[in-house]
Amino acid sequence: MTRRIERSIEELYRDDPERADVVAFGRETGPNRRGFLGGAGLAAMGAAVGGVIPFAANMPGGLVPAALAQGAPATPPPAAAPPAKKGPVYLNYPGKNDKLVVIGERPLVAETPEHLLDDDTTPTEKFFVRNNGQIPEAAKEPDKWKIAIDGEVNKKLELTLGELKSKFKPQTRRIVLECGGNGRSFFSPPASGNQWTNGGAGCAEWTGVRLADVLKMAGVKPSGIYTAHYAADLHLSGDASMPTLSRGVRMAKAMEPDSMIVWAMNGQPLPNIHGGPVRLLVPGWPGSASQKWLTRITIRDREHDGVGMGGTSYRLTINPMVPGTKADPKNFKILESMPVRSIITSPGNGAKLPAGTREVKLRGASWAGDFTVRRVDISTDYGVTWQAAKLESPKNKYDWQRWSGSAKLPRDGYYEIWARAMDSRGQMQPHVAPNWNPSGYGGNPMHRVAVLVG
Ligand SMILES: Nc1nc2c(c(=O)[nH]1)N[C@H]1C(S)=C(S)[C@@H](COP(=O)(O)O)O[C@H]1N2
Ligand SMILES: [Mo]
Repeated sequence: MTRRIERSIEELYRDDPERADVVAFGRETGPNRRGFLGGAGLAAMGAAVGGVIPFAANMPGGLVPAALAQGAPATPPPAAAPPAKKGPVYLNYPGKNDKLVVIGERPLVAETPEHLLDDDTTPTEKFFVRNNGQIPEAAKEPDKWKIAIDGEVNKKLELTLGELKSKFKPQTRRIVLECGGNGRSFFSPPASGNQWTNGGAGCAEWTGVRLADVLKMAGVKPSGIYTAHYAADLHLSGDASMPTLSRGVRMAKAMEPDSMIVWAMNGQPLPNIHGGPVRLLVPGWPGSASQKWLTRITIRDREHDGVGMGGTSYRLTINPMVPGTKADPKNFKILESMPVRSIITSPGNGAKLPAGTREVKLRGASWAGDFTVRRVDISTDYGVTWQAAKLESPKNKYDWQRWSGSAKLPRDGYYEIWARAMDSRGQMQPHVAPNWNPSGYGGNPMHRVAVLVG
């Protein structure tokens, strides 16, 4: 638990702190720049975060304290502090937890604050919601819902949900579903789209059949290389002639044993808001591939070109681009595996601990798209020292990995707990959202929470 791994921020700041500010925190130097904290700056910062800062000497200049950057400030900020952001709008929807945060009303999009992802399996009421169009009415007779399989197949199929349940072998897996834009709010300059923090993700138990088994029954022709997914939800305008979200995946991904057509979530019939009665679940890849209210899968002889497949949607840059500049459409490739991410699920950001508390237990979750998580590290001193957290194994492929640890708090004051994960390939979460792109994919900076002791 006390293995020292590296001195990252310190190294970064040693040579050229001005430049490091921009590189590490994406903020230009200017009149508001703090530089290293001392004297009046330190007092003002302490007032803003509500306590003395025991590791202030390590606090990087330009760092927006976690207490102010995301979620509720530890204390009401004094007049001198940055203006308080508008408070979050909470979700009010049948069957959903009233602490989910609405990040879009039309279409309805809501995320799960990190501290609500503290369960090993995310309860359905806490699971994030992402819609692109209108939410259809709940099916009256779920087992009569029809799914067609057509295109480059030997035998077109039309299956009811009832047949799907009886003709194929069901399986249950605990799998992370994560929106492709998760972490988008961390980009600077801001990227366009829903401003997710880390809460566009959850990990539920899904029951369904292998997509591969269904495709094998239809018999995919050698020419069939890509899927195209279609659904029953209408465009936001309500105009039935307007195309709606329709993404697809390479055949190899569709044929993986964990790519499923699912009808149950956490042991209950799939709720309408999550695509019930039946949806796709394509693990590890952007959530948009997991079509809700699934009605048809067309097998294509080329890459799919439905809504969400073109432009800069669900795409990353091939060569880095200058943040904020115009995108060259040729410089983009489809986002497949989601990047490595860890979140601290306890304590919550802004937690207040009684004076004299000298240790805090930490819990979290981590996942890495198609990969596993090799290691999670935590720091309480702005990244000068790191210690390895205790990391659980996944229950099955594509499950998240829970982690735990504890942090020593040498005296009362303001702390930040930082967590970073490394995937099985050796890729680690960066300090800031990397590889800026106009639609903001791949934003996976380390998670930070503020803790105030006393
Ligand atoms: N038919 C349909 N399927 C859809 C969407 C949609 O708008 N319509 N949104 C997609 C996106 S972008 C995500 S992230 C997931 C979200 O699933 P959830 O709402 O169950 O969390 O559903 C995907 N499937
Ligand atoms: Mo998404």
